[in-house]
Amino acid sequence: MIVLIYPKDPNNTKNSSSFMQASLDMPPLGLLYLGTVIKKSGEPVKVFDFNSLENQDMEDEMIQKIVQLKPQIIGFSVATTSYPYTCELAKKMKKILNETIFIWGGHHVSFQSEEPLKRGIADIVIRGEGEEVILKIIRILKDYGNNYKQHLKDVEGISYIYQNQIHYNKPDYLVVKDLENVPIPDRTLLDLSKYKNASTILASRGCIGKCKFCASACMGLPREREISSIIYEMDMLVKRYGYRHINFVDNVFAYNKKRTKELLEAICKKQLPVTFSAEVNINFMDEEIVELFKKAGLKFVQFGIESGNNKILKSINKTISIERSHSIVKRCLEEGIHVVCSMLIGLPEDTEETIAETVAMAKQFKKEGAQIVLSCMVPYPGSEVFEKADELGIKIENWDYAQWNMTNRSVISTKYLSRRKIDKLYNQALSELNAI
Ligand code: B12
Ligand code: SF4
Repeated sequence: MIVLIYPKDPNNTKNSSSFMQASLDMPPLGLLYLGTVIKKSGEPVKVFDFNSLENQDMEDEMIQKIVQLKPQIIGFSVATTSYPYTCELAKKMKKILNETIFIWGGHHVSFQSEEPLKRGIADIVIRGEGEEVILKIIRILKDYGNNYKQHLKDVEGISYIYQNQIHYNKPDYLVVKDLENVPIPDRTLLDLSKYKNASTILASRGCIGKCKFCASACMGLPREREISSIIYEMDMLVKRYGYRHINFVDNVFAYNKKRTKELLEAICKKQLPVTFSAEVNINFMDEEIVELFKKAGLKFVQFGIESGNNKILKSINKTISIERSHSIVKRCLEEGIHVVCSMLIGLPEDTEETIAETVAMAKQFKKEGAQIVLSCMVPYPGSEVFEKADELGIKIENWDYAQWNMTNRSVISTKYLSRRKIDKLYNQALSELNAI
């Protein structure tokens, strides 16, 4: 038996009644992808989401359930904010399940693989997309049992300790080259009725961007799924699960005009009774694409606007301009599309003045009818702002990863701004925005 765990994120807002927060209540799609390839290989597999539990008793019960299964492997999916909880959970489970192999994966440990290995709470860390490599490891465990570590040297993209030495097998970050080799996620692996926004789907992986603050910039170049396969999966979400709204969780849904047009035209042609949401790069929106999006059923669009100052945008490698953002946001709102603008303060070159420009832009967007998600920049591992923090003048002031939540207080100071100053400007901005 293989158990996959989505550990608790302390910032999870499962019980929040806010519309915005409810929209974030999504299942761990990465674990559904992994669970599906494992199930298809013939291995029994179960997925457990610790975020779907309401209290400590339910948590203890879930731990008991997992322990009783005596899994051969437990896989933990770890984000930065869930890292401390995962450590505690794995420590607790390691004491009881001393024959189980603990495999860690997910964004945080893809870039911080050593610590859980050294602490003895992970046996193997998989860095990057895990579908292909997890099957190889299962095979090795079957063939060699307790001697499996001797046979890991040719497995790409993993870290482990063998003979008291940390082994770091290249490449740094695994990507699945051909997404058609990955089966459509089997959503029966989780009880989707527990999620307010369960209908997630991916049309592509990776990103063309190199934004310095972003943990996705190192997830490989974009790889696209076949359009027919995306339409098939959308149809399945509508007909089998009864969803009437679908959330594309691609890093950036539209970064290539030709492909975007083809996909939107295929969605229109299928005439599914469904609307959808997606994050779109402002540069790839024009009059024609906005209209096509609307016709295809785009209800919510999220734009990474980031800053209200062009020099700051350039300094973080964000290849958009504030002028273009203004015109595209306006155009989408005119079409009746709900617009969510994500914006950041505390970027490496931000000053009090540039933050004031960002806040002024956010206020204007809000007055025009857009929703604003304003956050303090968090230097997630893997992002340039984390990896080159010193060079960029960033000082990490709070190492409690549980608090590395984008809607929390700042965890850094920058060349020009102290952490306290960023917090002060952030709180002020939030109250000004709330007053609109
Ligand atoms: C949808 C989404 C959410 C949703 C759903 C989260 C989820 N886990 O599915 C919600 C809104 C809840 C969310 C919350 C947060 N998110 Co988010 N999210 C995304 C987004 C847009 C898509 C996730 C997804 O489905 N990816 C597709 C699947 C296939 O990939 P995957 O989940 O990474 O899984 C693959 C690999 O990582 C690996 N893998 C994952 N787990 C495991 C486990 C094992 C054992 C193995 C072997 C492999 C493995 O194999 C999987 C299959 O290939 C990504 C960006 C992106 N496009 O990936 C950001 C992203 C993952 N999120 C991010 C962040 C910052 C957060 C938050 C911290 C935000 C906050 N609170 O401030 C929280 C953390 C919550 C959590 N515990 O994960 C960062 C990750 C940074 C980090 N170091 O943690 C990303 C990369 C966005 C970014 N560019 O900054 N998120
Ligand atoms: S911010 Fe958006 S465009 Fe930039 S690297 Fe991240 S996902 Fe890509």
